[in-house]
Amino acid sequence: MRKIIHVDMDAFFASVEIRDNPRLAGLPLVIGGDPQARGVVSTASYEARKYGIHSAMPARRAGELCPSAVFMRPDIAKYVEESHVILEIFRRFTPTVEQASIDEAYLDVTENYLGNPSATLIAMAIRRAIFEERGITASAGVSFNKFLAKMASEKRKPNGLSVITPAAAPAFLAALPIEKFHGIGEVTARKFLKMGVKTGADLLQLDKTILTANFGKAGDFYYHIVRGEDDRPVVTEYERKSVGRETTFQQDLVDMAQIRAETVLLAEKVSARLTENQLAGRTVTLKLRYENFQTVTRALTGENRIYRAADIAQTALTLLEKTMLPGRKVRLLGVTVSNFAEEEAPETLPPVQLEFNFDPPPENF
Ligand code: TTP
Ligand code: MG
Repeated sequence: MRKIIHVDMDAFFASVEIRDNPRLAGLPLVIGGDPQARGVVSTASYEARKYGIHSAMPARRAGELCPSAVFMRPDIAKYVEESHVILEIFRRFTPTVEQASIDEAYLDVTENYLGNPSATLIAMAIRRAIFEERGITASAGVSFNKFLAKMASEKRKPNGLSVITPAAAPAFLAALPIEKFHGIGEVTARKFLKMGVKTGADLLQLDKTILTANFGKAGDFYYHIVRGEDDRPVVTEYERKSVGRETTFQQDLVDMAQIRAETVLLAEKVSARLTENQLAGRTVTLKLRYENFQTVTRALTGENRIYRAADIAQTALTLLEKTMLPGRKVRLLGVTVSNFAEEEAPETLPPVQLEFNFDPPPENF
């Protein structure tokens, strides 16, 4: 069983501005476009949210709801920089970090640098580090897959931590209103309501064929998430872009059979990593470095996404034939697969606040 943490900063843009100008603390603060020029709200401090102000609302409307609110334009470069600094904090705990947006990330802490089996404890340490080092608060959710970790992080916002254990997941999901499922947008929720599906418990009653007939591939996703099944891996930035392996040889290779054999070996390693992370790509890149450090890379993009060792090897060998100058000494060989299809991005929901009673997690989660 995996242990996944989802971290999401609280009122991110507003929190950064309040940290940098403490006189704003406690005030209703709206970060967004010009209210006079049809700007929209990027985010609002929790004080401003009490007036009904929220993201994506016309800034003019926000001004009507709370005339005393402070309005500020966003400083995106500053928030992107902050996001990078926070990413480095995450990476002190585990290498398996996936940045999902400017202010949220998934961490797979099944194995982690602290060698601590308690994901709850790690989530606490991460929240503390962000607060102490960056002066802003984050909320975190802990569970055994990405979907439930995301749902958990929204439960105790702002500045909260919540855990959905395997034992607690079925009851949590059954009670969850259909429109609160992350990945079920407004349109889908309305369709479900028309079908009489109001909660997770109702969704559980629908079999897979009905779901896929109505919602296509997404139907399959809904079928599984309501059962607490979500095997999407936490994909690091590196893996998101490409998966590659290269070898520098102790002694330069000149024998073509040996160079081919090494290419096949690299294809196998890349294939193993792709399989592990459920990735497949359309582009194979071969990298060749000769003894004089002259480096050549050549890529081939196919129709289909591939991940099998044999397919990768075949393309890499084709590239080798086209690229390799016979008789030259090869110092380094590399094989990379990239051009992964976009992840099935679920429709994003605006942040939601949920109220649930919650039992403290057992020690081991
Ligand atoms: P969110 O995490 O959705 O919101 P938030 O961090 O402001 O508040 P919460 O405590 O509920 O997590 O988005 C992160 C940032 O992205 C947010 O601070 C501003 C920006 N953003 C927009 O610019 N427009 C939008 O519609 C949304 C939803 C966010
Ligand atoms: Mg946030």
